Amino acid sequence: MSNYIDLRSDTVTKPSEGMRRAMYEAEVGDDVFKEDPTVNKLEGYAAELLGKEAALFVTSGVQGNQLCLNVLTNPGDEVICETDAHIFNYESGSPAVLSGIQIHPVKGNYGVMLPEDVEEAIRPVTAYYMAHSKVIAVENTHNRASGAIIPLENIAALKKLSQKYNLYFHLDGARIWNASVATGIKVNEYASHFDTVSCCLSKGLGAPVGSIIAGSKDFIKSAYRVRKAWGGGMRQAGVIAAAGLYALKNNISRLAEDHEKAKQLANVIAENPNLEIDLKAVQTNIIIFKPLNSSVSEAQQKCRDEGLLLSVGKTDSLRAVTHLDVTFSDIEKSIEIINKVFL
Ligand code: TLP
Repeated sequence: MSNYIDLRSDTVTKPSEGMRRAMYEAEVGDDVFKEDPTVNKLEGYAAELLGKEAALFVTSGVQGNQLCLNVLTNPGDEVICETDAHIFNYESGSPAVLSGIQIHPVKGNYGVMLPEDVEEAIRPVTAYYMAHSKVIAVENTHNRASGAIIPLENIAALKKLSQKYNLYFHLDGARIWNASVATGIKVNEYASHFDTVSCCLSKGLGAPVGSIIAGSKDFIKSAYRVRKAWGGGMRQAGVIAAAGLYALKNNISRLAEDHEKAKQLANVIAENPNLEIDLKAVQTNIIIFKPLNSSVSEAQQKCRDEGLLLSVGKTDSLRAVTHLDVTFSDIEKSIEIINKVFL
């Protein structure tokens, strides 16, 4: 894919030279014995950054979310999340498969669920014949809502609700770093509202693999056991943890540049009469837009033929995601391609 400008996702990045050096030099041990010093360092550093008692290095964002949900629930329980949430749409039905739980989707606006809608979705505890509401989950930034940021006031209101009904509050913070850089609100401030958080190292931060989950010590102890049961116990994982540590230390503040690139591209798309975009949604590094005169697959193929790779946002739209492996000059070229294809 090296001849293409690849905007399919911010997961497509390759480890930089500095990151590879950190991986090469990483001190390692057997992490199943908790003896990998680099994994331990990463988990300690991430817990501190997120303001949580403890953290666990896991293989992916999906594993992170699902471990959290598994530990917080029992079979027959229900998780309330936004209709377009990753947990509901892109995790292979694993809440049902891995934990015997179901999702209760609530329609939001720019990924934001109104507290009154969430309250309506909460099941009465006396209704033994219904699923038990157990978790409210928020996605920030919201992938399918074009990387929109969930405002802190909304998070605080949902947190209050979770407390009122004795529910757990989970953050799918795969891109919480983007929200933090865009708003200036520290990640630990976001995380402080939640019982459990899952954040990705392998999206905008550029690590080749891995996510972090964080919460109380007891929660992490349980998640550690489930991770092993699910085949996620890793051995000399310091090699990849080193990349994660490097990513957290070096690649957060530069996300502002990805947001700027996304704005540039989105502004041009907004001016093209053959494309439709909601500019208000483009708040970080994800751009979702609709081709008006061709199908999504046709449009995707035409861009590909010109050297630009895009993914599908929702069924009727394309998605472009900026990241640390695309330069401003790549964005210029992408603009030329888009204007040529959607003439
Ligand atoms: N998202 C991927 C695809 O699955 C759509 C992408 O290219 O954006 N939470 C959120 C909000 C995510 O966007 C993703 C990945 C995950 C969780 C899962 O992370 P991975 O892919 O590491 O399991």
